[in-house]
Amino acid sequence: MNEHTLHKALSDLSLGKLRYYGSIGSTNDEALAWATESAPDLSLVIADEQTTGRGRLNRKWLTPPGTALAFSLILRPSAADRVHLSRTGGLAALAIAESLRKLHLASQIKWPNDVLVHGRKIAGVLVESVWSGENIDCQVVGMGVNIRKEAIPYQVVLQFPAASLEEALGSAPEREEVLHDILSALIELRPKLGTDEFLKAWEEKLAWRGEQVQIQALDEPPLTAKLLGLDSDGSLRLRDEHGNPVTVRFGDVSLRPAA
Ligand code: BT5
Repeated sequence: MNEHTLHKALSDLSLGKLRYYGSIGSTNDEALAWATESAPDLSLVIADEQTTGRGRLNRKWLTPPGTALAFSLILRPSAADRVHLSRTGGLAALAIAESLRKLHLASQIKWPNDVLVHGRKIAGVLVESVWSGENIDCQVVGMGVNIRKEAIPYQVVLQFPAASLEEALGSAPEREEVLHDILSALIELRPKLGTDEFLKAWEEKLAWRGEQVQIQALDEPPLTAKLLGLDSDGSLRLRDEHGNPVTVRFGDVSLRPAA
């Protein structure tokens, strides 16, 4: 992967500008800085290697060189999309799921926006915002996709079992092609962000829908509940053991199937 192969692979997409790095700390950090300057909508920061890649709550996301996709897309929301900014993580997860479908891989979304293949995490999404006073000016959507099996960290304790496309497919696909398909799916889905159809597509992809899950917020005891679906803002709807409705908003929660 280099600047030339990227430009060539993405030439049919109406993206903003592109910044490619052989190695970088975190593409999200670079995109956040660029977003506060002049980066146009759909500008892309992509790196072969990340040395301080981040997950949620400053957890580490590892991207060894030559093994994965690590990129961040800058989204400047339209007035209509401003109402639906809490759905952006779902947009990214659905775009990744669509790119996997093209590779004939079924996937599920572990709420809010991890992508699983055969119950293992193949991709993670980190959405961060640039604020202007009390309003969100733009969002940075970071995505990490494990392409080769060497992308999977063995030196850290994993929050959830991980997998790569190489393992799922038997051979590693071209990174540029996967990137192209994710971005093209995101561009196509984006105008539908505020629709019920979008929410339904996200909901239908949820892992363990209709099943008992264990959900645990930071510093709180775990709760076992049935996973029902999504609220219109993308919050998770569940029903606890006593039949009471439970809503989990975005934040740091760990979700897994009930034992
Ligand atoms: C995420 O966080 O899943 C969001 C990951 C977003 C990464 C992208 S890469 C491009 C952009 N630039 C960045 O700096 N970040 C974004 P979370 O749900 O908090 O999961 C983090 C946890 O996943 C870690 O604590 C590890 O347990 C595990 N992990 C780390 N690297 C992994 C990998 N390559 N594959 C699977 N799991 C991993």
